[in-house]
Amino acid sequence: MLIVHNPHHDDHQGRQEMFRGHLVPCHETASRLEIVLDALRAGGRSSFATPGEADMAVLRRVHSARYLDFLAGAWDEWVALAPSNAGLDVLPSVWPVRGFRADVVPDTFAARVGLYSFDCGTPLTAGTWSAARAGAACAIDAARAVATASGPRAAMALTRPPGHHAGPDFFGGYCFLNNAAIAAQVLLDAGARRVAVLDVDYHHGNGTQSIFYERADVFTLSVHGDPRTEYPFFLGHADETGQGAGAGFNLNLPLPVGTGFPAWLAAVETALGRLAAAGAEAMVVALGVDTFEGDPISSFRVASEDFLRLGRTLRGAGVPTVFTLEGGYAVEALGRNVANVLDGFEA
Ligand code: Q9C
Ligand code: ZN
Repeated sequence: MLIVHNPHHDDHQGRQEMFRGHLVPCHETASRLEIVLDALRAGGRSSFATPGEADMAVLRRVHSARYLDFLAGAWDEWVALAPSNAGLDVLPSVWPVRGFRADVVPDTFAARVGLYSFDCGTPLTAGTWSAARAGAACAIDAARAVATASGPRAAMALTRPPGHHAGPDFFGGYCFLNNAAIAAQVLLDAGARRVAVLDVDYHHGNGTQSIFYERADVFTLSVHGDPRTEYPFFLGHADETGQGAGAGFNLNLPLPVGTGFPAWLAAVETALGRLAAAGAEAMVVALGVDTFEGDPISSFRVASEDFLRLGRTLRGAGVPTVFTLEGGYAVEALGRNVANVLDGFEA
C-alpha cells in the first residue's frame, strides 16, 4: 500500500476549542500524524510518498469557489484587522441558522467566518490553508495512484487536519477540505462509473454526505454514533437516503453510545453489502479510529486488535481502495490502531 503523507500538516496547529464554557486545548493535534507515520515506518512499510501541488480544479469540483477563496485568504484578512491577531486563532461567533440568508456574503470578516463554518471547535490558524491544501494533494495523489492500471490496489492519504465534516462550503469538526470526497471525485474522473465513500469514523460524515447527497455517482455510507446524542447532532439519521438523482445513494447506520465491536462490525458488513450491490467500482474509506475504546471524545468499544479484523473485512470489498485519515484522539494508541487496519487489509 502506498502511503502519501502530508509534509505540511503541522502548519495547522489549532490552540483551543470551545468546551462547556471554556476554551480547552484542541484534541486534533500535530502529534497525531507523526505517531501514525512512526508506527507505519516501524512496521516495516517501505512505500511512502509526499504529494505534488494540489490540483485546484479538483478542489473546485467538491467545494464552492467562494469557500475556497475565503479559506485561502482568511488568515491575511484576520491579521489585517489588527496586527496582534497574528497571535490568535480565528473562531466563529455568529452563524446564519434557520431563516437567515446564506446567499448574501457579508463584508465583515467575523460574519463570513460564521457563514463558512458550523461549530466553535475548529480554529483557523496561520497555516490552516497550507496544511489543508497539501492534505487535499495527498488525497488526489493517493487516488490517482490506485486509478493507475500499473499502480497499487490501495493507498492511504495520511494527513491532517481531517476532512469528513467539511461540506461544499463550510468547515467544522476539525475539518476544512473534504479529503475523502476529493479522492472519490478523482476516482470518478479517472474512469470509475460509481465510487463509494465508506465512513467508519465515530462521527457521522456529514460533509461527505452533503457534498454528494443529490448525486448517484458517489454512494456515501456512514457507520457512526447516533446523532441524537453524538456530534455532529444535526445530520446522520437513518432516514437520510439521498435526494433527487442521489435518492438511494446515501446510507446511514447510526449506533447507540457504548456499542461494542460485534455490533459495529456487523454494521460495517451491512454497509459493504450495500456498496457491492450498488456496483461501486472503487472505494474511499474515511478512516477515523475514534471508535477505539480509549478515545477521549467517543464511546464505542473497539479494541486495538479489532482494527485488524476491520481491515480484513474492508479488503473483502475487493475494489481499489483509498484510505483517508479522519479522527482518533487517543494519541498513544493511534499509531497501532491505524497500522492494524492497514495490516489487516493487506494480510
Ligand atoms: N468536547 C473528527 O473526528 N466535538 N471530528 C468534540 C469534545 C467535535 C470530531 C467535543 C468533534 C469533531 C474528524
Ligand atoms: Zn470522528
